[in-house]
Amino acid sequence: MPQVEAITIDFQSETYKDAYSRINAIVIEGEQEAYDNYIKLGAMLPEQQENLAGLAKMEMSHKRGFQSCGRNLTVTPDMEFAQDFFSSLHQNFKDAATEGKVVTCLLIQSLIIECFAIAAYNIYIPVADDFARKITERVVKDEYMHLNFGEEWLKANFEASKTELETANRQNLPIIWRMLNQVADDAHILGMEKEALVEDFMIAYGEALSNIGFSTRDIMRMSAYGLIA
Ligand code: Y39
Ligand code: FE
Ligand code: FE
Ligand code: FE
Repeated sequence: MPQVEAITIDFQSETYKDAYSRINAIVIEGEQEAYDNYIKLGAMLPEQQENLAGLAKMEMSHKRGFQSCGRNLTVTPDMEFAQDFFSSLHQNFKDAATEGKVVTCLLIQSLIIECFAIAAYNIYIPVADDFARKITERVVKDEYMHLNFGEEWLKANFEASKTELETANRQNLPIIWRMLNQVADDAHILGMEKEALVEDFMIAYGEALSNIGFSTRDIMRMSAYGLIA
């Protein structure tokens, strides 16, 4: 009996639009930062530059799509809120890029942020308005490709990346948990439950770590860092 809740959502209520002004902004800001991150990764991995430029281009088109979702509901995205929301992860990516830590950059963008996007978009699709649903369905397919890029590169370089991945996981997974808590009330108003977001995120992230080469034991240990946020 999925999505019984969806029929009760009033997309034009002030409550919905107020929550949407923050969630929509988060997604728009996230897509912009994802664009910037893939451009930076392209400079760090010259042999993958073309590939990464392609991913960046998709992120820019996602941003435009979500901007049109806000316009369609006559909602003005609260971009200041969204920049603040991403500031910790943004800073960590920036620091890692400055230090040439490509593995950390890939963990932040291609694993953690992509899994966050995959969880959020999959949970949003059944409760979205018709206009936003069509856009989000197209976007989420691309996010799986972005996650796959990170998985493939890290899998091919697993032994050399393992220690850095564990450190980067420990630094950044708690941040995702804080971000989820920060957005839970607004997400609920949009029909998205925090428990479902957490579950989808952990499934996607755990699968990614497994595909890269981590053991079940490693994955359990690494996932536990989310709990201490
Ligand atoms: O790779 C990407 O396109 C990721 C930037 C986008 C992340 C979007 C973050 C979604 C979080 C929304 C939280 C709603 C509950
Ligand atoms: Fe995207
Ligand atoms: Fe992406
Ligand atoms: Fe509810």
